[in-house]
Amino acid sequence: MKKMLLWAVALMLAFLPSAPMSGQEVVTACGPVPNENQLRWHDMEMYAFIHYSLNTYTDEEWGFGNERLELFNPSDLDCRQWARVCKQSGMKGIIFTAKHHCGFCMWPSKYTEYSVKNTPWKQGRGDVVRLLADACREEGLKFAVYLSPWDRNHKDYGRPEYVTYFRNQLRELLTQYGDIFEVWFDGANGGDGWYGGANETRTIDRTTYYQWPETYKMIRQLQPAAVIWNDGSDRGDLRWVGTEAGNVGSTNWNLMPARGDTPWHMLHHGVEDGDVWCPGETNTSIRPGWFYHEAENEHVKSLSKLMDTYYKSVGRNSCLLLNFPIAPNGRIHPNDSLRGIAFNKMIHEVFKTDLAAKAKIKKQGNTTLLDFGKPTMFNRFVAEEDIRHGQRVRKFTLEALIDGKWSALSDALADDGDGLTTIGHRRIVCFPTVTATMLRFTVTDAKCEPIISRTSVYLAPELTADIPDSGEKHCSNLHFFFSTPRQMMIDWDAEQTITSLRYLPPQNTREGTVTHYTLWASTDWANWTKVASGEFSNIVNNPIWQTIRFQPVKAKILRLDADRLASGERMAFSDIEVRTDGPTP
Ligand code: FUL
Repeated sequence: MKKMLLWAVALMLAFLPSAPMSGQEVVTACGPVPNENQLRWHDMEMYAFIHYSLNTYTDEEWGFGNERLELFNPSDLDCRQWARVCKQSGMKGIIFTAKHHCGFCMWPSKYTEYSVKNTPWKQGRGDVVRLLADACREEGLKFAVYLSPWDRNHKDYGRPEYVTYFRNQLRELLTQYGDIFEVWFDGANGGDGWYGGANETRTIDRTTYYQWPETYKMIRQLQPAAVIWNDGSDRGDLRWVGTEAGNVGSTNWNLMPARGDTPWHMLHHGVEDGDVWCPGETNTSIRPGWFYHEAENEHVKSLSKLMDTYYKSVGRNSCLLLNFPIAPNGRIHPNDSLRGIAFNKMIHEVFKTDLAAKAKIKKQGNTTLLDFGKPTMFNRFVAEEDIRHGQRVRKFTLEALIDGKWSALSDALADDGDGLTTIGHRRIVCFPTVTATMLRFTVTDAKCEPIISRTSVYLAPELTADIPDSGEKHCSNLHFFFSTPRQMMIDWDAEQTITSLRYLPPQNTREGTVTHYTLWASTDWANWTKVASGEFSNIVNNPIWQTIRFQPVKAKILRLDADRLASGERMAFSDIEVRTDGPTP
């Protein structure tokens, strides 16, 4: 009887409306809440990705799986330099591509011959994962691994045997290198590859093939503090935000449905009524590609572009995973390291002085009034929810008292509307500088009683908008036309010697993006020689310049056939560049 009474009280309590937080008051839950690992993850805010593999030496974004092992012999590999650069760039940890899609292992795995152990580097006695894990520990950084499920080298990829191989490799990484804070499983899966010499296309069912629940069990057992990133149908602890451009939606919920497909809008905005806690991690590279390409040395992202990325990731209730590629000599290029360090300095500069610290703060209901006592200049507002109790705020307003009149502020970087929607772990609102005596912040709509743990105000230095869009246009001096919706011709008056063609896909849509191509050359419009064919690696997620290189060919006309498009019926481009050695003599 006593027991039943206790149950009844517990049940009643569970259904009572939640109370505002004050002192030790008990807060009733408001939907799913984060676990310890997810909370620790959120507090990291920024950490680095490092992309380095055999394709660093072939100037490619994706290796095919048959790249020669002799290619790996860096003259100056220095993981301590990577760790120092990342630390000085404000990164709290590093996720390393232990194995990218080409299957080459950066550690001497005992399950394959395709690894550092069979390269000339350190006469096969080197282990990049070990060097980096040690360097991270020395610098006080956390360490994590990226292990590509797709393996274009392995003969068994696509068969059940490969899944055992994949798990064996994962076990090596989770047991030999100390604490791992995150395990990153890339979503690119299946396609053409070397596959032990079969050299064919293999497709898998990404929802069933890898049997993720079993693999998750192993991770929980071997690294109980690690978070799992996965964009497969078996929800991990973190989700992809649907783009590699470096931004999550200005409305960003930390919840997702526990099961099933996740269309783009769910990835990008989360799901208000989702049934599991699964926050978005915003991943992007400091330069256009994930891997190093000499041609991109002058295209390292500008400071204002990086700050824009910061506001649209950390400032939108996400964490920023910023990639630094390793150059062929085995170091981070100075252009990337200098920019990374300047980025961190700028973040400190912006958030140096919290103007709210000197303001008188009055709270009434869901309104917080900050009274600065005198006209004060500011352009950033920061709010944080105590997410241990769930994410609650749907909508808020911000008003500044300027010359005795209240004016509504809005988020200048918002995707739509005034952008004053969700808050979560941290929300940074950017607006043009105002001079105001008071600031009023009101939560106007919430799932349950809002629990705001912090509000602050800053004056950031203005940065010029030097964000390059797609770079210089080159196609204007080419004569080209479409003979069919999927065939593009470029012609010259005189015969040329051509060495490469570069393609920049459409920048704001995947419509018309060429994913697979064949390139033909002709001198007379009648006879065509096939010059190259293939796939543009990762072009949909990361729509950057794609280069087709080939043996110099004499041609008056080039023909690019779009064998496959990402979507739509008509091929499209933002820019085309052709490298010629000039008219043939
Ligand atoms: C993508 C991969 O295909 C890219 O090569 C890169 O590793 C990026 C982080 O994820 O899906």
